[in-house]
Amino acid sequence: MIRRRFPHGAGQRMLVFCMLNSLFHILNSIRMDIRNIAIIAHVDHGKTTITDAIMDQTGAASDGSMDSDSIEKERGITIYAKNTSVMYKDTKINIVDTPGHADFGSEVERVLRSIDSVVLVVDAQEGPMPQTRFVLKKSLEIGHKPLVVINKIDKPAARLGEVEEEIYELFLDLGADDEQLDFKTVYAIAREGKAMHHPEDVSTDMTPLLDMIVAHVPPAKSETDVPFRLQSFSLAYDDFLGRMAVARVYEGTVGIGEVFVKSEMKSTRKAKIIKIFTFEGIEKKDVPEAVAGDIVMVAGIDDIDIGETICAEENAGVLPAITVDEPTISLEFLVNDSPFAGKEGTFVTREQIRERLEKELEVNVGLKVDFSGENFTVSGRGELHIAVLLENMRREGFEVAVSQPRVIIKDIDGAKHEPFEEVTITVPEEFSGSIIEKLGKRKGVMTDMKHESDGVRMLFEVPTRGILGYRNEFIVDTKGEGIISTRFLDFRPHVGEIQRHAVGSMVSGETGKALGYALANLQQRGALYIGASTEVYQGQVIGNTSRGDEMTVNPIKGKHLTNMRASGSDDAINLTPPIEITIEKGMEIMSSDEYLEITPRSVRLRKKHLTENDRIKARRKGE
Ligand SMILES: Nc1nc2c(ncn2[C@@H]2O[C@H](COP(=O)(O)OP(=O)(O)OP(=O)(O)O)[C@@H](O)[C@H]2O)c(=O)[nH]1
Ligand SMILES: [Mg+2]
Repeated sequence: MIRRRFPHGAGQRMLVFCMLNSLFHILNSIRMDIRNIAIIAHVDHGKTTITDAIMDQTGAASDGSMDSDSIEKERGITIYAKNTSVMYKDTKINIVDTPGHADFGSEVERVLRSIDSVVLVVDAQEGPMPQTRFVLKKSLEIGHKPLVVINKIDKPAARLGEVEEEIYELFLDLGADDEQLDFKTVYAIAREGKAMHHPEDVSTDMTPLLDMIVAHVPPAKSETDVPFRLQSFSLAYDDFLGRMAVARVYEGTVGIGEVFVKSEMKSTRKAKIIKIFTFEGIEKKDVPEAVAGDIVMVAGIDDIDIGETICAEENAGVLPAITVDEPTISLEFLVNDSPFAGKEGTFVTREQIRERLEKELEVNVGLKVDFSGENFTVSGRGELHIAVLLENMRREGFEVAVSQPRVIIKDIDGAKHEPFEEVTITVPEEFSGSIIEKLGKRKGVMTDMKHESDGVRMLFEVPTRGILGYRNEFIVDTKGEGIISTRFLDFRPHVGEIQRHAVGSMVSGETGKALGYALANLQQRGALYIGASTEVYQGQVIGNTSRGDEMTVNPIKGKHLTNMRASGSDDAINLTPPIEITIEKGMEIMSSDEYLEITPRSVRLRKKHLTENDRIKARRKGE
């Protein structure tokens, strides 16, 4: 129990206060009936919609969404695992809403260690997908008894029977034991805030799901009268409070004051908790103390890391470590030095970029940055992981240039190893042949193939190198009808050179305003990345070439010599809409002699060497 200090000269009043205080503790630990769960699923299967509906119906938050970050809102995906808690029939349910995208898979893995069970959500039409398999596997390994929600049963193409069968097979396949196999299921139309025990039941709310959670998730152990121990599983940052740890209290009652921080990796150190928050809906509540079983956020330990044990006693045992996955790709961040540098951004210097990256490292657990070179080498879990960081930076007013992402090669026992991905592809029958051929060239090996009602489903194991930049091509090859999803497997021996179909760049040889007349001619030789009236500079990549080789062009050339007439005739020209370069698309299509220039208003591709002469020289030198 936490030590408290009382004012000097305290007499009977203090005794009464003490007794009341202990009584409060006893009542609190008995009354505090807590369930800790995470909601897990493949991307888009409805985790956040379910969490939002639960918050809404329990009065925890009526108009907030768990996807609170602006990029999350815009993209409609969850990027950061987030905590909330709701009260339902005297039970506090702590819920962690997790991201479904594979790049953020390690985020989910860490969370799973710190909760007591999961709600596995499966789309009634899509059925189990690669990330369903990954997160369920982790959960079963930890020993959870997952609950299942089959969501989106309102979809016309829902295939309830088949999907139920597939979920059962997945459990079996992943080695679920008898208890785990006996999982409970509810059905849901999360978008309408409804859950039901049987698909044909009439329902108006999520009660069946909440009842299932209270009945089948083991209550959190709440031993409060022993010295406290908690473990951090996620990090947060506040401008005033600095780095904070999201932690599960395993034992005891923790309050403001001195603590010890322990881990296998570092030596034990003293620190001080200056604030404790519990979660209430999407709000955080400042509390003087928290009891075993609960999930809290603590401030004051500036150097806290994931998995460290925060405890009351110096010789307390360390809680089992939580591992953080290694990055798989890396790229350079540079100061933007294009001819347009500094025109659109507020933060442009090396020092400003360094500070921003240092701040990111406070919370972005999977990220690594090497500050030692001239440029900063940033390593992450995938293209989206890095793209989200860049998107955040440009919204904050940064300008930065990045190089082409490369996979990280590791030396294991003296041999070169590279990351591999599992790639799941669903395509209409007629495309399967060409996909198999393409992935074969990229050193992919097919491990499974099934014919299903919506096409052919194939599994491949492919080096990450072969997959970088492939998505775009896949969408074109399957006329937008294919679904591809990837997830990291492990580092395996390097497979040697992979032939990549290089796309040629159309490079501007001039600086000025692009004219419709010139672009109309250029679009016959490739696809353009810019529209008429765009300001371009010498060395900027303004499109690709269908022949596949580099081409320096003049996009500012008008038809007539006088500007008046040139721009007058420009209006009548019909141009194909340009391909918009987003951060992710840019990272995919860029080649090794190019930079992606990112500013608050623009994303441009450019050559490292801006003039054709310099490029020729660089090539001669083998750069
Ligand atoms: N038809 C239908 N659509 C739904 C239902 N529930 C959710 N959706 C939609 O599915 C989409 C994805 O929902 P989210 O809740 O964001 O999915 P998520 O699992 O949190 O996605 P990530 O966090 O990005 O992995 C949204 O457009 C929802 O409106 C449902 O019951 N029926
Ligand atoms: Mg979500």
